[in-house]
Amino acid sequence: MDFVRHYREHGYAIVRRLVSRAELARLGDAADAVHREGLNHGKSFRHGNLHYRLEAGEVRMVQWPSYHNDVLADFRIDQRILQLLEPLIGCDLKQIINQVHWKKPGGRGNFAYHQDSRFRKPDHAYRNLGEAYVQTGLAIDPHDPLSGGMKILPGSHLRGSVDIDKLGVEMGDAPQEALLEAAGFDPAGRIDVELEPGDFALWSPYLIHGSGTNNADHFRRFYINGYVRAEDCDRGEWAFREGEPVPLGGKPALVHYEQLFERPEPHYL
Ligand SMILES: O=C(O)CCC(=O)C(=O)O
Repeated sequence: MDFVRHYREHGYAIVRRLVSRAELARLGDAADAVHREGLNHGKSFRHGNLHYRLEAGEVRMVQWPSYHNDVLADFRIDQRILQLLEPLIGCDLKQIINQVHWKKPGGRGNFAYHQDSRFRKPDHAYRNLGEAYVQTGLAIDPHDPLSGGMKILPGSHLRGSVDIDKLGVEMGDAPQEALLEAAGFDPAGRIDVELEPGDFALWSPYLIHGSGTNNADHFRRFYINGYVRAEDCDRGEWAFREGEPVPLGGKPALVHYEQLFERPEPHYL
């Protein structure tokens, strides 16, 4: 399969038009509903793993909206996603990321260059990052340099963990080419990810990427789901077991919110 070879060689792959226009409209409406909830909260809010993150009155991201939005929940266990993941990481899969990112036109939106591996803590709970984890993103809106789309450094995943994360960058900093150079990469190799609404990207936890502000005249919504071969992760919600989708339900699983069991109740931050 071409996309598998491409993913392994370059650290990312793009699948065009994974979802139809009608499905995308439903997903867009679902994302908008979650966005309105975030705005109504007015500040960052958490209920278990569900987390609305606001900055200066803007909803920047919502983590685990699928606990409470059925359309987003159905998509996280869509068979089309499994078909793409299976040749890469198999069909017993947990999920460690479920989030929607919004970039408002002219608003905040920077993600400094980073590797997602940086956030897979504690180390002992997240094993074999390079082979066992895949991050995915569905473009709900045009995703390109103008709208603050992802900038990636193809092939950077081959170096494994890179010290770029120790160069003093904050995640909210603009992506700076100088940092790529400082980490020993040629910044000329950096490319812009260009996605039409409905296109789907997959990338490695070691792929260096970032994104800047949205200068387009529309919101940039991006629905991100991250999966892992179950045996290589002690955390996360099941997504597919022997290829069968596993809906959310019952007791939430520990993912990144360390106080999940001590402070599961709704609260503002
Ligand atoms: O939403 C974006 O532009 C950046 C996403 C990203 O860097 C990430 O999820 O690691």
